[in-house]
Amino acid sequence: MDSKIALLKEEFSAELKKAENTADLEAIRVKYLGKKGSVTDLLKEMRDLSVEEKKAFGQKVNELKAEVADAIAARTTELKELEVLKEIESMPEFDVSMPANITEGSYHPVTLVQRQCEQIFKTMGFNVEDYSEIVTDYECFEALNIPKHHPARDMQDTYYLTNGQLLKTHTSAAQNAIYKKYRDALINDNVPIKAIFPGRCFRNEATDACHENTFFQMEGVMVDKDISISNLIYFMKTMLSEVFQKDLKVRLRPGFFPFVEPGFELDISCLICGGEGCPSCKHSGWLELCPCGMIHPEVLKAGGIDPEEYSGFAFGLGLTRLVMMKYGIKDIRDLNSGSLKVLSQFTDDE
Ligand code: FA5
Repeated sequence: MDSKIALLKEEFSAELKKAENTADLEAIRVKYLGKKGSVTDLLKEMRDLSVEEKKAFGQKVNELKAEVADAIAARTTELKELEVLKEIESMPEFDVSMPANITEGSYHPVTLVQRQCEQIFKTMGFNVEDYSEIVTDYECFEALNIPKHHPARDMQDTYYLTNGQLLKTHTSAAQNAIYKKYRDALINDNVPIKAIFPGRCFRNEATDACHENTFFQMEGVMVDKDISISNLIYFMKTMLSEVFQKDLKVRLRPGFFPFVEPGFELDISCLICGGEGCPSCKHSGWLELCPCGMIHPEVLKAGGIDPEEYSGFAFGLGLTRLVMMKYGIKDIRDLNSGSLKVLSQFTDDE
């Protein structure tokens, strides 16, 4: 019996050496370890042995089985590595330092219009501010005269983090920080606060042609002595005629926002349908573009500014909607689609 095992080992080693690929190895595995394989056959021969002999021989066969399986596994790894190396060698030379052969990128249309708006407001003496996308409940609501449980919060459901912070629902969330940043210059040096702050906003919304869960707004505030609604209307009109390079049909109607008093909705006649009504304007012919109003005294107070002495206006331009109107984009969702077919149509020159 021992000689049979020794013979099988020798035969197996010779065949293993000859194996050239993983298919050969599989054939060897079946030949030795398969149901009808040589090693399995050895076990069948134990029938005629005594109990003691069976025990000793069984152990040896099991050792042989493990040895054969290990040797096949090791050789499989070796051959697989060789196969990969062969494949790499057969590949054409690849120079990782070569510039990628891809189409030149272009700015996202929101970036283009945002920059254009920034430029327009800069020429009118406004600072451009950046602000975080994750804010506190105080910044997004409380400082804007929207206490906890105020019904206005229902309109702006958002995504909350476990630490109580949230993804900002509107760029108004930066107002408080802006007032605090500039109030000393206003009070001590009579420098009016004039700032715009564009940013990404998030809302838990049902999406449609004019609503997205992630969109851009651009907030603007101006605070000084004797600021009135006339100032607000002047800046809004100037901005829109500069962006569109033509006079637009606009309408101002009362609108409620807890952080302005009085508050307005500034709508523009839908440029997609020419005011006829379409899905982009919810078939009304008008598109809500820029709510605005005179900053509420409580909001000024929260920013450390005395409302008896100073007044101001604020507006919250729907930047993504402005982009839709400027470029005739019918569905807001195209702007977040990442589709190059849609987005690469827009360039700096437009
Ligand atoms: C606000 O967010 C107020 N913070 C605006 C404001 C600022 C009012 C300062 C007064 C003073 P509203 O929820 O209406 O308001 O959004 C403002 C604009 O953002 C809308 O007119 C619209 O153009 C745009 N907008 C709002 N929700 C969406 C949305 N889901 N998808 C795309 N644009 C949106």
